[in-house]
Amino acid sequence: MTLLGDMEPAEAESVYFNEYPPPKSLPKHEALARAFIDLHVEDKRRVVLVTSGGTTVPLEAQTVRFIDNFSAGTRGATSAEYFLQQGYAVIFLHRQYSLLPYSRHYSHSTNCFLDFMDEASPSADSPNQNHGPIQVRSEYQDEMRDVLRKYRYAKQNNRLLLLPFTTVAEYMFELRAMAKLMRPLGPNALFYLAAAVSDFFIPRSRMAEHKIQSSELPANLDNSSAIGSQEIYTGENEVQPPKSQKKLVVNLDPVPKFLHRLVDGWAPDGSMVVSFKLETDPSLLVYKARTALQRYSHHLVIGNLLSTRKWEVVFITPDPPHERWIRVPKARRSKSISGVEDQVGLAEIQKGGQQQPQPQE
Ligand code: 9Z3
Repeated sequence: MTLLGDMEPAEAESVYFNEYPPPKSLPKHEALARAFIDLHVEDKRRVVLVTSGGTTVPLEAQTVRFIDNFSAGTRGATSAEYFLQQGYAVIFLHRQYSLLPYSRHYSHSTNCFLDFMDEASPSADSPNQNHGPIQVRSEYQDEMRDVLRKYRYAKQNNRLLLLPFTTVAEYMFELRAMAKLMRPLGPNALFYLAAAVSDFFIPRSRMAEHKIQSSELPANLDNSSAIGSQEIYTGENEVQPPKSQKKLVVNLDPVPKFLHRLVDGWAPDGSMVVSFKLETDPSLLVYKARTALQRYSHHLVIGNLLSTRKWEVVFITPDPPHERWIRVPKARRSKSISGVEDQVGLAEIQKGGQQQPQPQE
């Protein structure tokens, strides 16, 4: 059997997308995105599709278990804020429950919103003398006001569209649909692909339907999902190990690289495509980022290492200087721990066109 990764991109596209049913929420997301894009086409505003967070690879069709990755969506959510500040409208295609622009400052375990709140003392004229109003602690007032104003501005002016996905297949469907819908934007469209996209997956045809069992079931029960009889376990032409060996060996295929199709087919002519390359081995990063740029002929690859991604990235471009490192100075690292994007300024990736007005409250 030919692997998707070995096929021509257009063929891989048709095989891959025929194998999966489109996500249930896709028609709704398309309708929302169409209205959002129409509005900004009319206003001649630039629109960026920011992808953010990790993608899951389900092990079962009725999914109990899945493979995931580390990404919390910090890069995507932070970058989206900076795009908004630069006057872009943002379609934020993100992993469900990952960090979101603005609320990221007060969410998840490190920034629990409750730590920013206090109960004020009840005043003499409070209706209930035992309960004071809940308010933001004085030391956070200025920062929170600033975030709140920007958030309100984006919401009230229809600048931010939040679209969630979970699995890698959902991500692919959404990416393709959004890129095609963005065609009327032409050069006003930008793709900023920060989501951590799984490189491996289990094709639908080889996926167990039900929860994979860890022990053998009685013979009178259907034990098609017991370990040892899993398609997931055996793979093609592989010898099944004895059933007593209670291992789960997962056989994954490479996810087809659809960046090719995005650049050459789905995305509007004249649009800009920025992808990210994540590595853990410093000796591979620049090579892999360069290879990606050459292979897909897009505009910019931003390389980063897992361990240093919060404060340094490398820009790999087709034009000189070809390789440029951007680092947050040491003194600012703890402050900007949530976003090297402060440094990876949008000025770097904007090309041509007029600067859009900044949102003012
Ligand atoms: C990145 O490299 C992002 O910068 C991070 C951000 C995932 C490291 P966090 O969410 O992390 O802030 O914690 N994204 C990786 C993009 C990716 O998976 N690229 C694929 C590839 O290079 C497809 S374009 O093959």
